[in-house]
Amino acid sequence: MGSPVRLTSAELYERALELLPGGVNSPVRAMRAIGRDPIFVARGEGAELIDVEGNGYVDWVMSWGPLIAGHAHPDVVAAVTAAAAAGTSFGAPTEAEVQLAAEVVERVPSAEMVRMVSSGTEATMSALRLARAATGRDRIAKFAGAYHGHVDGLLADAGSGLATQGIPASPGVTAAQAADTAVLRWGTVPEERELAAIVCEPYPANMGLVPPPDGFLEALRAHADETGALLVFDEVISGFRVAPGGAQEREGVTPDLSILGKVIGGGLPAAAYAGRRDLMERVAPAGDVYQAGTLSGNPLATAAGLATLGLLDAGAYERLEALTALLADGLERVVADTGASACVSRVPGLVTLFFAPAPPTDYEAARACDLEAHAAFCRAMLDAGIYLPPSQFEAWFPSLAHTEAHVERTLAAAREALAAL
Ligand code: KE4
Repeated sequence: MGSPVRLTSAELYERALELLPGGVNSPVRAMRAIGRDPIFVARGEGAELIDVEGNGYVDWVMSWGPLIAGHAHPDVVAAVTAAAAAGTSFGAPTEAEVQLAAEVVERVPSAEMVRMVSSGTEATMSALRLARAATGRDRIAKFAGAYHGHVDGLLADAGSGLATQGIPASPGVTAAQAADTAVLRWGTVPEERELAAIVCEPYPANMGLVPPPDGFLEALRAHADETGALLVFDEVISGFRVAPGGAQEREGVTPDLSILGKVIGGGLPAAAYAGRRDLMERVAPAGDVYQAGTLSGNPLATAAGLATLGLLDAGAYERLEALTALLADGLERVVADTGASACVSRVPGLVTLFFAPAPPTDYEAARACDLEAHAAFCRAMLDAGIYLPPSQFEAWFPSLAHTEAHVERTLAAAREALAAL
């Protein structure tokens, strides 16, 4: 029998469009915002993607954050393979879940107890249910441009895929579900004094990377303390990335609850909510706040998460911060040399190249970016073998697998692409 016929991305996409809404299983992957059809990936190797036609790309999406150690890291592959050989799921407690919870508690300042779930959305939904139960209050404050997963009540003015597709708030969310959500401009301290919770990405990365104004997280902490609201940090992106204990460690502001994901599962479906013992003890079966999940704490996902966290020692964070600075400084130099109307936002492990004269400080400013220029830039970079997030409202995800050579290749392509704009 001859070698199997390899379908092209175009052929796969045509078939996918018949079977999957938009041909994808998550909107941003369709690349609609940059006017491109998606490439179909065959495999990942370190910091590179290889598509079904054999083309290689330097990958700065890295599955949107989980792959801080790179694609197919041998330790992660070995851990998952060994776990699979022992059984993929039991629906019963395992030692690995205890070990992973211990790793989270050790790293994350707010985490005294942890509950594993299977996605960041599920973790957010559960954390907010707990906040409402613990405070006896209904209303939640979130910030425009933040994205906390497709939780019904939080899809108002959300970032990430909604911003990318230009969907202000999703149909199908009832007025009742949205009524208990206050949407504030990033940088604004809530005035309400009867909130159940204030939820934020401490380092928003779903409107592009828009770090908090100085003192703002402290002001949110103070308002929560003063009014009895809970402070909830969604660290699905920043957790285990910007520092071992996430943004809360780096900023020295400890929330009451934290939402974790991505890195915690090392590329497999895993997320968690964690926080003060008195709050987490309210969760069933210890308490009466119900939440459950067939695959919560799944053996393969916990194996991948443990293997990934095991790679994140002090040296790893130093390398990731240095690599991020090399990329961000280089992009700033290329922007200056080409005179492009663009600017760079960065924190350790995250970068956004904004097509705007100055870094946006909130969602309204982020939406004022030159989306056409961003799209043209991304198309040119893709043609040059550099795979960027196909949305202005996302971040680039450096990893431990990225090298100086990957950065140099990216900067050379960026110089050409920006000069051509
Ligand atoms: P998931 O349900 O997608 O696992 O996590 C939702 C979520 C929660 N909180 C934050 C801060 C997040 O960024 C996310 C999901 N991130 C997006 C990219 N920004 C996932 C990519 C996608 O939607 O396909």
